Amino acid sequence: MTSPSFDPDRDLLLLIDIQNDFCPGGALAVAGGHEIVPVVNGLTARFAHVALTQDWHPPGHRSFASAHPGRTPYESVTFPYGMQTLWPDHCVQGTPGADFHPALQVTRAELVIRKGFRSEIDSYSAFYENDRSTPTGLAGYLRERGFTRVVLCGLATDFCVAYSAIDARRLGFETVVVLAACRGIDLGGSLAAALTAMREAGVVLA
Ligand code: VGL
Ligand code: ZN
Repeated sequence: MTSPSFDPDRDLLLLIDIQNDFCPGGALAVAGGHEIVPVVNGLTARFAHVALTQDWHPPGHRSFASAHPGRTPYESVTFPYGMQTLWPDHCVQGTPGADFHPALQVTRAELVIRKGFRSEIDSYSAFYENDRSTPTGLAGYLRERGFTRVVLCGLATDFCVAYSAIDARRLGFETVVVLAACRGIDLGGSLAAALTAMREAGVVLA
């Protein structure tokens, strides 16, 4: 499955975390994050079904370095569920940083799935929290709606996009990531590692 031809009834376009805080000027800015917006809008126009994720943390969320005295952003710490990178405060519920990029076309989106709203646990994937066992409900939604293929793009390639794509594949969905509509954070080689992990999981990188 190398050149995906889209099927309007079975395909869902899933836009990952295209929010102000992940764009230049935001709290956890991804280099060039805003550049994907016109590309994403072009994709949205071609799909019959579109859903979005929104990173949506309560103030003082445990993934914030500020919740750990003496720690600084981008350090790794051990959480009950394993290693967790600490981030600057970002995408705090109800703040402008958590809003979608103002130029992003969201009118036709059928679902917004929020993640990271539990104080003690981070959530990169659109399907599972970082404990890898608490589901968001998205898999059930997709199955009940009859979608068999998920096409993903957004921010950041090496965190939320990659985790979501790999989970989608593991859950049995055909999975395509449109790299031209993604940008990465790239912490210590995380971008190359994420691309390899996606390929190994059977994700089509388009
Ligand atoms: C993300 C780090 C923290 C992402 C979200 O959307 O990739 N990364 N929260
Ligand atoms: Zn986050």
